[in-house]
Amino acid sequence: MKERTLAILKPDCVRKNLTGQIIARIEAAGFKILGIKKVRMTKETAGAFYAVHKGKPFYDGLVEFMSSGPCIPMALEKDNAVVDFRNLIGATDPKDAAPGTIRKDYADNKGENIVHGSDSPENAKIEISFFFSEKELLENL
Ligand code: IDP
Ligand code: MG
Repeated sequence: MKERTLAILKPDCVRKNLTGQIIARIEAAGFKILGIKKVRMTKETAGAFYAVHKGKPFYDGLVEFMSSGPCIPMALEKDNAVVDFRNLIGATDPKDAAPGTIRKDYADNKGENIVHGSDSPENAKIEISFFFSEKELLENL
C-alpha cells in the first residue's frame, strides 16, 4: 500500500553539497518526491519538530545543529515508505548503520547524520504537515 514519509536532508548534507547524490539514491530506491523545499529552521521550529526528544542529553545540540543552516524537507511516497526509508538511511549512528545505507556512506557521527526519516506512518503525517500543506504535495503524473 502506498504510504508517505517525511525525509529531511539535514544541514550537514546541504553544507557538503551532497543533496543531489542523496536525492538520486532516494529516487533510485523507488521513492516519489511529492513535495520538496529548502528552509532554514529557527531554534524554535527545530525544537518543536524534535519536541519528542526534549529533556534528552542530545536535545540542545540537535536543535543547535538543525538550525545551523538550511535543510531540505521532502514528502516522499512509496509502498511501505516509512520502513523502507528507514532501511535506506540506516541506523542513527553511522558506526551501527548497515553497509550500503546512506548514513553509513555519508554521515560523520550520530548527531550529524545527513538525513531524517519518520519513524511511523502516524508521525509521518504529523511531520509532513509540519512543512507542507496538502496542496504542495503533487503526484508525478
Ligand atoms: P533517528 O533520526 O534515527 O530517528 P532519533 O533517536 O529519533 O534518531 O534521534 C533524532 C536525531 O537526534 C538523530 O537523527 C540525531 O541527529 C540526533 N541524536 C540522537 N541520538 C543522539 C546521540 O546519542 N548523540 C547525538 N545526537 C543524537
Ligand atoms: Mg527519530
